[in-house]
This record gives sequence, structure tokens and C-alpha cells, in this order.
Amino acid sequence: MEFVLFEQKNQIGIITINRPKALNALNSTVLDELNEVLDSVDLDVVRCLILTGAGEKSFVAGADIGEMSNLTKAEGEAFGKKGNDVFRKLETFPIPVIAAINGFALGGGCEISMSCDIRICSENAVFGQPEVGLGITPGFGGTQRLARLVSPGMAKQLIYTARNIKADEAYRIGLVNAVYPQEELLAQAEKMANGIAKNAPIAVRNCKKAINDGLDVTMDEALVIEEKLFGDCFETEDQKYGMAFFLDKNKEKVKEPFKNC
Ligand code: DAK
Repeated sequence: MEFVLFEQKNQIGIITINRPKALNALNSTVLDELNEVLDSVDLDVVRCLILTGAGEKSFVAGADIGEMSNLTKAEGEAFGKKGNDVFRKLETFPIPVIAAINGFALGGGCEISMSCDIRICSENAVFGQPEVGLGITPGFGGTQRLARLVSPGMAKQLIYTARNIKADEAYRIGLVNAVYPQEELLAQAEKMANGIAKNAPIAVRNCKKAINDGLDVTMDEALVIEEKLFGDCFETEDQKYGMAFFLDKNKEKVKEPFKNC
């Protein structure tokens, strides 16, 4: 692939957007390759993904302004759909995705990070939705996901003013879960991913689905979704083993890896 790298480290997959000369801006090829990489992940083995950007300056500096500048309305719509489809694929991907934000996360860059389950960033990270300064609205879900993640008032302020914020402010408003020195970011993302990967995979997947699906409906409907996904864990080998391990009073025993079945 030209602009997207994939590395599998045991049960973790690391996707790197690799277009550093353009600060990893998202053009159509990047979006197509991201789509392809996600389709190729071996879900029998991989239990958590990390998404990051190449280099130490930028995670993703947005959609490619050069490519967008001459789009017709119809082409703009098609570009928006291509992005939205990939972002939605990430958001609903069966396993968790951690965004390791290593610098600029502007426009489509902030939006792709918000399609991930968890965001952590480096101290030099910068977030923003600068679209109104370019004469457009956020087009890859920014108006929707930012309002849900932080608060409608804060999302409106950031989007209407097109103001960039630094890592400490992103942390304060809850856009990221943690801030690390640049050189520690990937190791911290891998540590978190390994922590997720060691838990029962069917249960983790069902938690993701319950949280995501539940947020789109009323509390009554959400609790039914949770009940079904909770019930779905029973009779799995992982549930039987996890509970039997707890009930076994032998203090010498060592927990075996969950089998994903
Ligand atoms: N697109 C294309 N190239 C970009 C880019 C981008 N978003 N961001 C940076 N680059 C390129 C620069 O043009 C430059 O290329 P060369 O001149 O070297 O060839 C190279 O990356 C290095 O950038 P700078 O020289 O500008 O680096 P600085 O350190 O001076 O500045 C910066 C870094 C991040 C502050 C600056 O590059 C910047 O402001 N970049 C643009 C940030 C931005 O506005 N991002 C939001 C883009 S709008 C939609 C779908 C999606 C979207 C909208 C609608 N639909 C169709 C529904 C999404 C929109 C966006 O994401």
C-alpha cells in the first residue's frame, strides 16, 4: 500500500497513516487503503487495533484540501461518503480501536480519532475543526461525534470558532483520555491494547457493541440491548473458564489466555 502501514504484534494490530509529507492528510487513496486494511484484519487473532500517524508532527492534518478544492457538489458528496463509510467501519469495527494521536488532529483528523473507541495523545497534539474557515462544514461526522463526546455547547464553540486546542485542553474537556510525552505514546497505546487483548474477546466485543448501540436509543431500549449481549456471553468457553477460574480456591493456579470462543 502507498499510504497505510499495518503491523501485527501478536494480538494487536497497528495501523499507521503514512503520508508525512502532507502531514498524513486524508486523500481518496488513504481512505481506500484504510478500508482495505480494515477488511484484511484477522479477527480470529487480533483483539485490539491502534491507529496512529507517521512522524512526530501530525496524526492527520485533515482531509486533503488540495484534492477537495476543485470538487463539484456531486464529487464532494461522493468524497464525504467514502470518508463516512470508512469512519463508520472503524467505529463499528468488532474489536476496540485506540487512536494514538501523535500531533495535529485537525478537521478529518479530529473526526477519524472520534470514530475510534479511545483517544490518547502526545503533548504536542493539536485538535480542531477548522472547516468553517474553509467555507465548509465538518463532513466526516464532526458535528455529530464531537457534540456527543464532549458537550453540545463545547462542540458548538469549537466548530463555530474553528479554534484549535492543545492536548491539555483536549484532556480537560474529555476529548482524550490521557496525554503522554511523544516518545511514550505508542508504548502506552500498546500497553492499553495488551490490557484489552488479555480479557475475554467475546465479552469485550459485546461491550463495544452494547455501548455504541445503546447510545443511539432510549435507556429502555439500551438496557434490552445490554441484556441480549450479556446473555450472548453465556455458554462460551471464555465465560465458563473465567468464572470457574474465579471460583477455584487454588491460589497457585495461573490464568490461561482466553480462547475467543
Ligand atoms: N491537506 C493537504 N495538504 C496538507 C494538509 C491538508 N489538510 N495539511 C497540511 N498539508 C501539507 C501542506 O500543504 C504542506 O505541503 P507542501 O507545501 O510541503 O507540499 C505540508 O503538508 C506541510 O504543511 P505546512 O507547511 O502547512 O506545515 P506547518 O507546520 O506550517 O503547518 C498545519 C501545519 C497543520 C497548521 C497546517 O498545515 C494546516 O493548517 N493544515 C491544514 C489543516 C486543516 O485545515 N485541516 C482541515 C482540513 S478540512 C467533507 C468531507 C470531509 C471534510 C469536509 C467535508 N465532505 C465532502 C462532506 C473534512 C475537511 C477537512 O478535514
